[in-house]
Amino acid sequence: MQDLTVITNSALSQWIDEVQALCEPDQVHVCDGSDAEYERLCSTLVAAGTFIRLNEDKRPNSFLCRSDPGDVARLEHRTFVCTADRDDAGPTNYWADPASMRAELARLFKGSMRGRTMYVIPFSMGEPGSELAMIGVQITDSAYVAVSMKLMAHIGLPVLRALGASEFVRCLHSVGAPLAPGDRDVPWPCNAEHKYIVSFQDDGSIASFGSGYGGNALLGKKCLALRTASLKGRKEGWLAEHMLIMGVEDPAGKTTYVAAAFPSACGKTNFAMLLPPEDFDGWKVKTVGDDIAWIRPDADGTLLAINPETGFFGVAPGTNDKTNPNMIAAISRDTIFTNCALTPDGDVWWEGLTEEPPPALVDWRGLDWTPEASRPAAHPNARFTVSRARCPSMDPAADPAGVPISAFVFGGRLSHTFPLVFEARDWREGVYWAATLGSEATAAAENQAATRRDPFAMLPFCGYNMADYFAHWLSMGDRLVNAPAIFRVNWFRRDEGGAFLWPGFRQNMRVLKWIVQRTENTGGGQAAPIGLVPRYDDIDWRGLDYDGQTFEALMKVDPTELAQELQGHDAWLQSFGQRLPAELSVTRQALLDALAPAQN
Ligand code: OXD
Ligand code: MN
Repeated sequence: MQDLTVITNSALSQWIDEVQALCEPDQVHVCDGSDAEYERLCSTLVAAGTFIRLNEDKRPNSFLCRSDPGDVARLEHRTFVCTADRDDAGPTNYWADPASMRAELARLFKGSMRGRTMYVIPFSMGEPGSELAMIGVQITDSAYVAVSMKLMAHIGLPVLRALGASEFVRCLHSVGAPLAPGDRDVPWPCNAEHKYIVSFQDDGSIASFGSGYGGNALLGKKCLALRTASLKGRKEGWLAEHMLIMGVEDPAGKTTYVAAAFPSACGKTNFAMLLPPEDFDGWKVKTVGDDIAWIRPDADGTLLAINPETGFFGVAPGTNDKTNPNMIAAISRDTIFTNCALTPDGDVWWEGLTEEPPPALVDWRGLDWTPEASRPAAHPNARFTVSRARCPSMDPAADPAGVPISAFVFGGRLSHTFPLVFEARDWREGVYWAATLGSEATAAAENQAATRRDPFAMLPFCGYNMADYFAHWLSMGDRLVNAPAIFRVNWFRRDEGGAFLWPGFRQNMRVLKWIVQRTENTGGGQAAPIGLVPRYDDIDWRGLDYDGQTFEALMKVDPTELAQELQGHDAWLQSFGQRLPAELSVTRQALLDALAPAQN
């Protein structure tokens, strides 16, 4: 048993004792967060068969790990927001009564760590000690979680020192697979029957049971930095958002910061690390974060944003030298890969990494695989976990004070109706377009593809009633001196034959440049019923042969189609009932009224 005297926070000591008594681990290890500890734990995982050490020449200090096939993704239907009043969780969250959920979890956690080590991981989202940071302590019986947390957050002794005697967020996690004496462990323990990811919004604690995977198990990420922090932000007047943050540096060296929200599968990480086209001499994108932004107004009414994470937990399939060269460089070493395929020479592979798949692989389940196989070699949600320090596009100036946000960008995957880009006329219309954000469930070419509403890309991450969240955003606008401009983008519009109209990826820089110019009042544009749109000549086309006619198709807003879209928003907005801020219905009606003449 480890000496626990490093813990001087008495509430923490007491909580550790309680969890130990409940979960009955064999031993307790308090993570100091050192590199030596990381290496030791990785070696333990190799010895346990959980990690495969990759070829040191090809992928130094990197590991592959295969999850249980039943534990491969976030589980939205097992994710609960517990509030005394169901309405405080709202219609978009799975709700459970806090007392019943506590009773159920006490039953499940009882003895759940038998035969295992209980890791105590003090972690800080945001620079430890900074006023903007939040400190949590995750107790877990997963060494995979412990090493992943080292990459994704500040952990260990510096966090304990910053914590002192203050309050912390209790984050309890167990894979829910106790071992009886003599039992042989499996490489990826989890619980096939019971999985829960729970935010108790009454006392701010978090509990997760049964899954070892990513967003279910790394509790600093979606649970603390979004569900818990969004509620805290509402109470304290700031925003915890599912957003990337990027700086766009112009040739004169001026950086404009943009925060952007996209639902899953819209290329958020690629956009955060965008490499401008070769002809864009002197333009640079600097990455601050790829997933989460905490955004606060300062005393002057400017919004300052930090990325509370220290690493990336990115989707591997589709990542390659063209889609994201910065990420390819980042993951060239010091990376944990999960559910990727293994090459015969001890490296990893996934669909889209190279045009031609290697002739033989071991797939994500550990089975031999050849290109003739009718199944993917890597799981579609295969991931890499890597420190942000490894990313060449990281912004060295993204200091703990945060960066000033000049524009918000919202985008979904939509094959029709929505143009490449438009600027909302004002904050309220911007909030409207974000509240009704949606993405097509598949990359379907058909115009009728179903849209899944994902307001602000926060659907599974908002820790309280989404209608109150809309109200919070609306009120934020009133408090800001210079509220950032709000844009909607759509990289995914298709022509009648189903082909994409926009090349995307690096070419998105052209849109970004227009956005930056709009924030500086130097970008041109024209009024349209949807907002302000660029004309062909307002976009910088250097180095890209893109004709005016295709641009017209890309930017076309058909009044009848848009009116149908707005009509379709009604049921969505009504689903929030009485708590929906009236401004949103008023905005919808005003947009519809403005379209009426164009439809005749
Ligand atoms: C993620 C997600 O894993 O948004 O970041 O699903
Ligand atoms: Mn995300």
